[in-house]
Amino acid sequence: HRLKYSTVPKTDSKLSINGTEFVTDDYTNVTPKILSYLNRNLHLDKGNPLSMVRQRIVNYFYSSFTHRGSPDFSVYDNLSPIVSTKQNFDDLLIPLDHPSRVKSDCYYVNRSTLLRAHMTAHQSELLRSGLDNFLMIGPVYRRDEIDSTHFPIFHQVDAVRSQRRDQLFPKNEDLELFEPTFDPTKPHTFTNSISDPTKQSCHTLEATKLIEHQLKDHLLGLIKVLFGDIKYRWVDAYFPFTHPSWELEIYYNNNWLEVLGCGVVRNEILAKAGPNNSIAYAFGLGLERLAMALYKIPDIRLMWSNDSGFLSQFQNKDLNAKITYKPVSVYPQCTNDISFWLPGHLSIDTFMSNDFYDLVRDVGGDIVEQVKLKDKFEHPKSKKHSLCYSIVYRHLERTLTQAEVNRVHKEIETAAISAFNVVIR
Ligand code: FA5
Ligand code: MG
Repeated sequence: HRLKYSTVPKTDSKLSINGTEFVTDDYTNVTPKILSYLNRNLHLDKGNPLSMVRQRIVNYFYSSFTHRGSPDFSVYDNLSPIVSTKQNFDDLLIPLDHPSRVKSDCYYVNRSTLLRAHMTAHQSELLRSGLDNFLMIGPVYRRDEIDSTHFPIFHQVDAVRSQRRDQLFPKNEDLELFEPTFDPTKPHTFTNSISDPTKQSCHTLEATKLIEHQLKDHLLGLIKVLFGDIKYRWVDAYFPFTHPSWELEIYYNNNWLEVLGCGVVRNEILAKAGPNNSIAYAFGLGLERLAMALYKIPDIRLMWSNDSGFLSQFQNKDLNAKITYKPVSVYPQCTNDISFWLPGHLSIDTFMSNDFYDLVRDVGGDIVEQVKLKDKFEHPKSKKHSLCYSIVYRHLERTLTQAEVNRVHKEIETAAISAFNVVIR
């Protein structure tokens, strides 16, 4: 059961996005606020820190991998973010019951269409078009918590690099990509492809180990170009579309920060969409995480700032210059609590926090810095459930007055009452 908050009408009505009409249904949960960001493309804004990191990553891949003087990788940084569930999930072997598909985590246009939740959504179509080495760069959309490192839109750089036997083992004629028992022209006859933790059952250990070595080497090379010497560690990971898989964490601000996920592309995907005689690695990294660490930017919302005090620190700077963000000034926070009784049929477990976060973001706009669940409570007699959230307000460019905050807070209360049928305590 999902709560009905949205200002977009839900069923049998039409929603126009970038000139295309979509029929809405019970899955529709994109909000006008989210749609208003759709053509912003911060990663292409010259002088935006995200764009600078994007350019440095592209330069690294262009210059490190060339064939007869021209770059091996092609770059796609303007692909439409409106994708099908087939692109975002099915093509990538993500099972129907996988948690990443749930409505409370994605922005759905309707049951079969969503705003991509990762750039990997474009992997199969680009493989199908015949490409073997490519970067996919752009914004991705996820419904998430609200704090200084989370914003519903962030940017990813995804990549695929595939190689045939003669490219991976140019000097060694007797090394193979595939096990002798595997017939690459009949990939579907090979089951249980990921039961062995070290490799896919179709691949040889030699090919897997060499591609793992290249993958890690290429990504560490990038991290080194960006950060110089920095502490890092590889963590074993799981993705439905790669095996084996890893995440890279860097040590930043006394914490381990995950910056990317990667692995060896599942052969089922390659065989279906692309060359059936290749092995490939893939990775996806977050531009915000890298830019925040690289330039010491304390709050993810600053990426969206139009304030000249922020932008001037990056504009017209040499790409490789060492820039450390200096806060223009720090304005005070203002925290107001909101407590409400849930309607009788809802419990603490069935109330969707992400619906509430979206409502707060929609009504409060960018002055909402954080929303945290402060307290929950079940009345012993009435069995009704009550929740209390703290909403932290802060303007990035000036001091908010208490009266101003109270006015916005009141609007959030009113919207919550009508959206969720709650009773303010
Ligand atoms: C993915 O999105 C995979 N598609 C990555 C991948 C691609 C794996 C190809 C294997 C092969 P994940 O959800 O972990 O994985 O996100 C990848 C990166 O995006 C993270 O490491 C992080 O740098 C960034 N990221 C993820 N969630 C957020 C967020 N809420 N805010 C900012 N950055 C994020
Ligand atoms: Mg991850």
